[in-house]
Amino acid sequence: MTARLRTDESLYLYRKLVLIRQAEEKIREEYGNDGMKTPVHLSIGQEAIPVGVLSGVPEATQCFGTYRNHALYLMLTDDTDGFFAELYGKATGAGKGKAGSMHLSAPESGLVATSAVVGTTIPLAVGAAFAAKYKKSDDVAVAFFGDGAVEEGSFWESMNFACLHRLRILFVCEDNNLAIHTPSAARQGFRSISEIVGGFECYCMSGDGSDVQEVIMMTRQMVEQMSEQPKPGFLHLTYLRFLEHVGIAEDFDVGYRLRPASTEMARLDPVLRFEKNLLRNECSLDDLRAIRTEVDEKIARSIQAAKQAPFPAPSELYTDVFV
Ligand SMILES: Cc1ncc(C[n+]2csc(CCOP(=O)(O)OP(=O)(O)O)c2C)c(N)n1
Ligand SMILES: [Mg+2]
Repeated sequence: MTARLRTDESLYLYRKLVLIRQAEEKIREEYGNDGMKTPVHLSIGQEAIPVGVLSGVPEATQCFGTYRNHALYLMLTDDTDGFFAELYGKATGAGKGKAGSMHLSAPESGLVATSAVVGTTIPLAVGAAFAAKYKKSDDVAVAFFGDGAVEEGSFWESMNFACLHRLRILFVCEDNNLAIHTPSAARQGFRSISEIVGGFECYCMSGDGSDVQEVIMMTRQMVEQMSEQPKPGFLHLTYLRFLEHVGIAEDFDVGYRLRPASTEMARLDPVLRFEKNLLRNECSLDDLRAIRTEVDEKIARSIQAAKQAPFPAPSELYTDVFV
């Protein structure tokens, strides 16, 4: 897809990609010190999907995601303080130290809910879209989920209801071809999810989830179609999960998948790919270095603050939780 982004838009996207990548690289550096007790499902390789989609939807969009949600949180809030404090389990965290990595949310910024239970936030997003229709608002809801979630009944029921009621909802399937260690071909009794979804009353597009420009253009096109004639949209985006399912390590030598060739790895790295594109077209190395430095300093300050922050008091144990 050709570049039709303004330079200020491109630099905004680049900064977000770098913010997410560098925050997760910092987690990888810090995790061994055992201050972060939460399991982490890192999004390295996936960043272009949340960054592209959330740059292409209207501002008041309500967003729902999974345990692999760091990119959603950082994209929507830019709040590295609340992010790192939450990973360290501190009272100043986004979930006051009780959500951990898998349940990050920021409803005031549009991230309504994320969950560790596969498929469970898809119907919540449908509910948000249904509420918008009921209130005669043009607001859009977005549900992000993995390829594993399309094997859940909640996905099909959600699709059916949303299509029947012509809701303004964007279903975003983040397809890394894996559920933990199992490839799609060993799990799914159908050949192509987009072929099946193509039979529903919705807009349907497939694309390269490693290319932030392609993702944003596809999202914009879909939102435009949805506003002309309300119907759900289904975006099927492929990407490479660079690391293990949960944790900080690479796992290409474990035996269940092969390491792609280095040229392929570079092509599938959304940050590197966009950076090369920017350097070819419109930006200097100094422009990009300045962004990286600002982001690295912001992350370092947030980690320092998170380490020094207090844990929640024992009296807080039952506040904000359902018991
Ligand atoms: C309802 C439910 N079933 C099983 C699990 C165990 N589980 C955790 S992650 C995962 C794989 C999900 O894969 P996918 O949806 O493709 O997401 P990805 O991790 O690839 O982003 C499974 C089966 C779960 N958390 N919830
Ligand atoms: Mg997957």
